[in-house]
Amino acid sequence: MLKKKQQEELEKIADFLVNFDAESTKEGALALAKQGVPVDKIIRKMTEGMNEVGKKYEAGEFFVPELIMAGEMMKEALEALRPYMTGEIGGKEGTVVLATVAGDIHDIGKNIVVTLLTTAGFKVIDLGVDVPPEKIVEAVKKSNARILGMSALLTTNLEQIPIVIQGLKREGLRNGVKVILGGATVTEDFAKKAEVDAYAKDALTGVRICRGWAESRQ
Ligand code: B1M
Repeated sequence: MLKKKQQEELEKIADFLVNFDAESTKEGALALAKQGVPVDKIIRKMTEGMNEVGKKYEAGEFFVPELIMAGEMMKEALEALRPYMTGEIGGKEGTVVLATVAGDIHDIGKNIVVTLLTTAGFKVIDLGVDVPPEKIVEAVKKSNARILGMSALLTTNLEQIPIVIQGLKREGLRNGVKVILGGATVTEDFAKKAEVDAYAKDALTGVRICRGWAESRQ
């Protein structure tokens, strides 16, 4: 339970981001983490700010430079929060391959997922952004990963997902790997049609699902 003052400070984080106040976003996030406010709550608030930036871009109030600025601010704040993300590290929960699909360079959400999965005890192979389907399939094969996570934020690039699924099937890997999708433009409905195993609306849901899969294997 947060104190009233902490709740008020937390509420300000999203506004700082929307107003491109980089210093206050980072320092505000850091101050809350130092007081013991759970990092996932702080990240959620920053994500609300990013969503607001996205809405303003859509409405023609912001343009690409603003998207870049907000992205950089979020990355910096996340980096500052890293020491406060607790958990077990070492890969005892198994290996997860993560990638942002081909043609898509959005990586803020994916990076949050990487951090949270790592702190939850998974070994994460982060392939980065704009990753071609064949590279994703190859990484699953080589690493023998039991989970593949893909991030997709552009509607135009969602078509990459079924290509990856086909590649996994072709290589005889599909039955041995659970596939999870995330990203602003992905929907539950799309995930079902693309024959993936799960859709995560946010990073915490993603970690919960991956944990469930890891436990059911033990
Ligand atoms: Co882009 N962009 N962008 N952008 N951008 C969106 C996605 C957009 C929705 C904005 C809008 O119009 N409202 C729109 C896509 C529209 C569509 O296709 N339907 C868009 C567009 C159009 C574009 C460009 C085409 C703009 C242009 O150049 N004209 C261009 C494309 C570049 C490319 O990829 N080829 C572009 C570029 C950029 C920047 C580079 C400037 C920058 C990205 C910086 C970076 O990532 N390093 C950027 C940004 C910042 C955004 C918005 C504003 C924010 C994205 C973000 O970081 N959100 C975004 C608007 C929006 O999303 N509302 C937008 C915060 C992040 C924490 O959320 O990524 O959803 P998210 O991740 C969440 C969950 O989805 C989930 O967990 C995360 C944490 O909770 N999750 C997973 C994600 N992946 C997961 C994987 C999992 C599990 C959960 O696996 C286990």
